[in-house]
Amino acid sequence: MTGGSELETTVVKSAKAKPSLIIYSLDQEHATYSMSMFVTKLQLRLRHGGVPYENFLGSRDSAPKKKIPYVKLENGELMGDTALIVNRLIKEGKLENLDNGLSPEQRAIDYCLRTMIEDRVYYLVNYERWYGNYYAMRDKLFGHLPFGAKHIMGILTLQFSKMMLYFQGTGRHNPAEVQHFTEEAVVALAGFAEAAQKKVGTSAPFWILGQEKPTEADFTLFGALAGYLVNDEVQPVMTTMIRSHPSLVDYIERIHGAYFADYSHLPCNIASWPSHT
Ligand SMILES: N[C@@H](CCC(=O)N[C@@H](CS)C(=O)NCC(=O)O)C(=O)O
Repeated sequence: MTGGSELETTVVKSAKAKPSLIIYSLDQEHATYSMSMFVTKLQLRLRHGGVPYENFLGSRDSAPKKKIPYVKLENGELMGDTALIVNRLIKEGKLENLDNGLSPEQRAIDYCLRTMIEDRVYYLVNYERWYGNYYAMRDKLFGHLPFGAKHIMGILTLQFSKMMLYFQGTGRHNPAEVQHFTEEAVVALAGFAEAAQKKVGTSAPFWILGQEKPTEADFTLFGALAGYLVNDEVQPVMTTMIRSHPSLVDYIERIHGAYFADYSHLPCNIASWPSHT
């Protein structure tokens, strides 16, 4: 699990420079992958671009869009939504515009992939998390709270999540139907990963559109997959599906090795996953 030395240098440079941006999430622990794909998406985007950041515990109440993550920019402004944050940093010249050099077709595929993961897979996984693994979710999110508070927060969040899933549509399906849709999505993603994997001859990360550089979909995809694999107790079905596709596991391992080597001593050490054969 080795990354290219140029990529590793970017991460080290990023870690040594003075952080100009704070990411707020609900994660109690840092240096491990978040359950939120959006947190890891943003972290990878910043690490790839060499923009230093720090992680802090935030709250939905303080978040500009009442969603996690949100950031504090260099000028002190709070900002929500990972896509808007990335666009802002591109406009300010702090991040490279990775759309440059892509054909209209490649941009369209990138857009479809991003929205598929953020607006489809996200809800399928939330269904598995809240309908199928409520106690694991409650303990993961609220395990640090005193007895009683944990239970109340758990029930309130469960009700909120079920309502969200019902109105979004995924909540109208039964578990077998959701599992079918999940399988469809994972197979589609693995199809992209297999094609991209074939194009690289080194152990450096490969990117989902098979290009030399990542596209925006890579940050979302890695954020989702890494979070699913590391937090397997909250969505075991999804995790098992991903692990059954060597191309997806390889995709994660390579990016992990190149950009998140500082995470490797923790339980998320991907090399130790037993089912990666
Ligand atoms: N489009 C947003 C999505 C963020 C998001 O959905 N965050 C979830 C946690 S993974 C959240 O805060 N959900 C709470 C809610 O919907 O109220 C982004 O890119 O930042």
